[in-house]
Amino acid sequence: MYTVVGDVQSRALRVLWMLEELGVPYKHMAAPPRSEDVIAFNPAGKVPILLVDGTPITDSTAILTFLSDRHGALTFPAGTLERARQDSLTQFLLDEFDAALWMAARHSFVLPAELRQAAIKDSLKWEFARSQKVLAARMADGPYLMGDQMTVPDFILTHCGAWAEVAGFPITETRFANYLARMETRPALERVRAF
Ligand SMILES: N[C@@H](CCC(=O)N[C@@H](CS)C(=O)NCC(=O)O)C(=O)O
Repeated sequence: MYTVVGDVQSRALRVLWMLEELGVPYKHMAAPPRSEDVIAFNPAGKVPILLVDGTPITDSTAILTFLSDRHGALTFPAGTLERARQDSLTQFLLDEFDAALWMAARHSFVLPAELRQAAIKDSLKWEFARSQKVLAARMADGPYLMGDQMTVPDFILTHCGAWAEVAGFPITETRFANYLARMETRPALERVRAF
């Protein structure tokens, strides 16, 4: 049995959404980061955590990869060239999208107020716009990032796109905007957004 620890406003959304797409049963513990319930499973206090029969797995990408491999869906098989491309896209999104948004969050509300450097957000937005050009060049024709198969990086990219809009990071590439509009209509994601 799976239990997802983390509120839906966090990266836990990626994991909840994948479980809904897979159609496997799970429980949800909507604990906020750094709460006692979270620290009991992850000393870093970070979410999401996936409990697999009580054993914790941390980090959303590790969890998505575990679930997709275990259920043989939403991924290309390990050891294939398609999987190498999939993992490369995942890494690109973590480096250029997730990291920029997380850095902006740290300097908005995560770090102690006296350590925040608000000016960093302008350079992060500039980098984010530049990375979207690279993304647009790497995107397949759709409907998904890699073409006609939905894979792990779709969960990360869609989540980062919604996060960008909330954080005031403009979506500057039309291909990316169209992709996000399409992905947001997925019934599994709509179910999770309603939590
Ligand atoms: N690389 C991790 C990052 C996890 C993370 O930073 N989660 C945020 C919420 S989305 C958090 O728990 N922050 C609390 C903190 O950093 O203290 C992942 O992808 O799961």
